[in-house]
Amino acid sequence: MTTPIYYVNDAPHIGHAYTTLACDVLARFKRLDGFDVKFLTGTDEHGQKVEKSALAAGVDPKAFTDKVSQNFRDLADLMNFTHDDFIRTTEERHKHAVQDLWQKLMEKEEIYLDSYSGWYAVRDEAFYGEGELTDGPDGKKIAPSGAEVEWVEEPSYFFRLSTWGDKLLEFYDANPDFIAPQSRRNEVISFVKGGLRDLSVSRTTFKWGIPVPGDDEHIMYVWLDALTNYITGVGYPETESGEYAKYWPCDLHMVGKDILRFHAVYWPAFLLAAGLEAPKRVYAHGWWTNEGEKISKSFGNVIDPHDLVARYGLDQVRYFLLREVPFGNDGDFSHQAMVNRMNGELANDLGNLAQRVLSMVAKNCDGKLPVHGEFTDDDNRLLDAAGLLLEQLRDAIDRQSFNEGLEMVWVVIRAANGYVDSQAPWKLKKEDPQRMATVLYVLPEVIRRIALVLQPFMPDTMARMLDQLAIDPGKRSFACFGEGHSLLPGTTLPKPEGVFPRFVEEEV
Ligand code: ME8
Repeated sequence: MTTPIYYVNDAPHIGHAYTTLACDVLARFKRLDGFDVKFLTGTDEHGQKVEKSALAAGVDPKAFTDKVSQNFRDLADLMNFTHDDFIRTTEERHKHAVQDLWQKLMEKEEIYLDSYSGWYAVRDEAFYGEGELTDGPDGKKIAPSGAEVEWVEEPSYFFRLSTWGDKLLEFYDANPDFIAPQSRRNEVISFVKGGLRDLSVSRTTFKWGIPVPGDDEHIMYVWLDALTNYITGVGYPETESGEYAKYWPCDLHMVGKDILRFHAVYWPAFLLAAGLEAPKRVYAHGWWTNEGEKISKSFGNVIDPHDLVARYGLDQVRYFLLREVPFGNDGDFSHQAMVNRMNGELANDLGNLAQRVLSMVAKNCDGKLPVHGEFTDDDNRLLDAAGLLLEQLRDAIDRQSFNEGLEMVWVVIRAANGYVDSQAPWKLKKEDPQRMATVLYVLPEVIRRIALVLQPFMPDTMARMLDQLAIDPGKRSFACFGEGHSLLPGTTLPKPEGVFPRFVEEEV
């Protein structure tokens, strides 16, 4: 699976963290579930936009990209991301892959030389037709994305995109899960049905890009260059063996809704035209705003993930981003919403459950997991609900429905809290110690199952929770989820400690 490769014109923000986080959770989940995962991310370093940013910073583009690309690696460290490779489009391996793909397209006569005159938005690195534009202030023309466009006239190579419309429509038809969510699929299909024009795939008016083989006047269009990273990452142009043979076609390209057209129209067209396989799925997620406002450097409201993590804690931020909005929808970041989730669901629901259960075991059972008696219907109901979580999460994860998956876990957490209240083990100590032992066995076992399935979302805190249940690190994969790996009565548990602090507002 892949993330977009991010432009290095800017510092990374919460939106970049979000996309890679979604992939990280998927990658961790699949690895725990026994799959061989290749998870690719990186930076998109060529093009006019990056060149302009370098000029504005007064440094040459290579020095500039080295510095900013490092910021994206630092973000990955901060967020505890587990990508297997970080690709930079300025690397030799990538230049080699893109030039090879170009040559294949040339050989198949999918590319021809002509000249381009039309509108271009540097911010989007995209061409626009006259009919798509609106009038902005000062007589400027504006693209549907809100970016300003400029008139461009230059010699250019073109890709015969216009001949791929019907084949793309057939491809979407044959692969109903290729574009997700469904609403986005409909958008793409109607765009393609509207007719495709040939796509300009080279530029001559600036130099920061990969040269077109055999024609040094031209550099490649940055999107052709950038999209190819997905196959560079698996060793293209070697296709017969190695990682390409093993991992391509890729299971999932995760992207934001802003760049769906590039991934669901241009990219499969390039690949099919070159005689290569298209990816299996493109998921376009929604857009974050900050306290209701569009996130933008010019509004001064960019949310720096470093600040968020310092303030609320890493796993709290990871949880919030995937819990707060149905994946695919737009979401709004607000301090209040973050604190509500952090205090209500993490500190109260899950944190308190673990803390009070493990404290009772420490106090009433000599710090050892008690030996349980016969399970009652209430016990079995709760154990069974927790036992179903893995199957439920597998299904949600395969649909990238993160918040649905988390909600299913919270249904069990709430049920477990209800069970603590109704069984009242503190009352049983004198009245019925055997029953208390059973209740204080059932609850840690339920917490074990909850913590196992939450590992991909909150790896550090769940590791600490599993430590407190004295579960061997070798017994934390999903192969050890089932009843056969239930907690062993008599095991001594370490001293319990809270893992989810409450957020307390500072006095102003
Ligand atoms: O488009 N909310 O790079 P980019 C949610 N280099 N996600 C957001 C977001 C927000 N407010 N802001 C950014 C590019 N993103 C190209 C990609 S891929 C071959 C080339 C995320 O740096 C989201 O995933 O502009 C979006 O698609 C991506 O960052 C755009 O990153």
